[in-house]
Amino acid sequence: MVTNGDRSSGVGAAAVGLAALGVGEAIAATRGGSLIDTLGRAAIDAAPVPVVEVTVAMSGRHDKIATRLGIGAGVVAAAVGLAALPERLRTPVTAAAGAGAAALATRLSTRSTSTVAGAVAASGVLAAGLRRRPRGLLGGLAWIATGAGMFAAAHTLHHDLDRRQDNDIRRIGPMGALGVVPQDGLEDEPGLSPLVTAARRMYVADVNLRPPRIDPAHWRLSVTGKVAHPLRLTLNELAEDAVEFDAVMVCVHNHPGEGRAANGRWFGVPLSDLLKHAIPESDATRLVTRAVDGYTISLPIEPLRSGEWPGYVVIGMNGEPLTPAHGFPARVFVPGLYGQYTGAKWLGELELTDDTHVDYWWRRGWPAGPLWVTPQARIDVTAPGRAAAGTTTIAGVAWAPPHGVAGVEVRVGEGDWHSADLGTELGAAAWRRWRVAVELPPGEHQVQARAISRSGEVQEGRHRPPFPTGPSGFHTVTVEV
Ligand SMILES: Nc1nc2c(c(=O)[nH]1)N[C@H]1C(S)=C(S)[C@@H](COP(=O)(O)O)O[C@H]1N2
Ligand SMILES: [Mo]
Repeated sequence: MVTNGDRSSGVGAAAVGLAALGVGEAIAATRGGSLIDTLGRAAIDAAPVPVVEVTVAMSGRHDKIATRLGIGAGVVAAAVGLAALPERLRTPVTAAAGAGAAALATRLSTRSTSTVAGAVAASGVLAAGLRRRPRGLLGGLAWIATGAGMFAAAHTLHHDLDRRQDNDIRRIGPMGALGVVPQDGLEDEPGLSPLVTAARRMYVADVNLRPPRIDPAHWRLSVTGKVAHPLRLTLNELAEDAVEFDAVMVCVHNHPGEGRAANGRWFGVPLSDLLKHAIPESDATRLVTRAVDGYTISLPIEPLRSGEWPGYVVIGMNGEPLTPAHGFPARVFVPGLYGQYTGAKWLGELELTDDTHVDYWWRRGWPAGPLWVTPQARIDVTAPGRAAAGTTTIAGVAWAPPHGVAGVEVRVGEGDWHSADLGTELGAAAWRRWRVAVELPPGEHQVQARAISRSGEVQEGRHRPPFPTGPSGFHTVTVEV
C-alpha cells in the first residue's frame, strides 16, 4: 500500500533527481560538455533498429528534444527507484551509476573532462539528497528550484559557446561563391521549394543531440592508415583545392513527400585528389570517414579513387562555411548515396583501411551498402491553374542523383501519366523543379507524381519502409476542386 508519506517522499526523490541532473549539467557545461547529451547519445547508440525507426518516424524534427526529455524523465525515475532501495544499498548503487555515466562520458563526449566532472557531481548530489530526502512541499520545491536554476545556467553557458562558434565561423569568410543566384525558369511559382535550399532550412539528421563544437584554428583533417603519405590539412589548405558542385542530400528516412532532402551548392575537395596525394597502399580497400566524436561511415576506395563516384570533402554550402548542424568544418559527400552512407559530418579523419572495418549503422542491422538514392518526386504546389482557367497547377521537385532527372509525370487517380515541364537542370546530381497543369473536374482527387532517372529507372510505386534499403512509393496529395 502506498501511504501519503511514501508518495511525498517519492516526489522528494524526484525533485532531488532533477536537481542532481541540473548540477551535473551546469558543471559539464562550463567547458561545453553535457551529461544529458552523453546519456542521450548512449541511449541512441543502444537503441535497437525498430525503436530508432519508430522514433524517427514519429518525432521527425523533434527527435532531439524528445530524446532529451526522455533522458530527464529517466534520471528522475532512477532517483525515485534509488530512494526505494534499502539505505545500505542506495549509496553504492548511486555511486556505481555515477561511475557508469562518467565512463560513458569518457567514451562518447567530445568534452569529456567537464562531462565526467558533471557525472561525478550529479551522483554526489543524488546520494546526499536521498540521504536527507526533502520533506513537505517547500522542501521539494527548493530542490526543484535548484535544478531549474542549474539548467538555466547550463543553457546560458552553451548559448555563449554557440555564439563563440558562430563568430569563429563568420570570421572564416566565403567558401565558394554563389556569384549568380541560380535560376531554372520556375521562379514565378509561389510555394515551390527554392532551387537551392538555405542551410538554415535544411533538414538535420544525426545521432548527436548537439553538434560538436570545433575550433577551426586548431582543426586539421588527417588522412591516415594504409597510405604511403599521411596528410594533415588545414581548412585553408582544403579551400585552395575546393570546387563547387550542385547536389541533393537525401536521408534514407525520407518517405516520398517529406522534407528530409535538400539541394545545395557545395564547395569541396575531390576525394580522388586527396587519395592521389596520400597514395593508398595496395591492400587499402575502405575509406573510413570518422567524425570527431568517433561516428563512422565508410566507403569503398576504388570507385572514389578512379573518380567513378565523384566524392568530396565538403567545407562549404551555398558560398559559406558549413553550419554547426550540417557538419562544420568539414563533411564527406558522395552525391547519389543516402546521407547515412555518404560520409560523416564534423569530419576529423579519413582513415584508409581494409574490409575488417565495421560502420556505426552496420552494427545495428543496416546493410553495408552503399545504398543509392532512388528517383523521387515531391509535390509542393497544388493551386488554381496559372496557365489556363479551369486547370490546376501541380508543381514540385524531383531528384535522381547521380544520373539526373529525365522526366517527371503526374497522374490523377488511376488515370494516365502526364509529363511535367522541367526547370533547367543545375547539375545531374541536383534536384530539378517541375510543373504541370492538369484538368480536374469539381470534387476530390488523388494526385501522384513520379520521377524518371536519366539511367531509365522509374520511381517505384509500391510502398516500402526506409529500413533496410530505403523507402519507395509515390507522393500522393488530395486536391479539392
Ligand atoms: N557525424 C555524423 N555524420 C552524419 C550523421 C551522423 O549521425 N553523424 N548522419 C548521416 C545522415 S543519416 C544523414 S541523412 C546526413 C544528414 O546531413 P544533414 O544533417 O546535414 O542534413 O548526415 C550523415 N552524416
Ligand atoms: Mo539520414
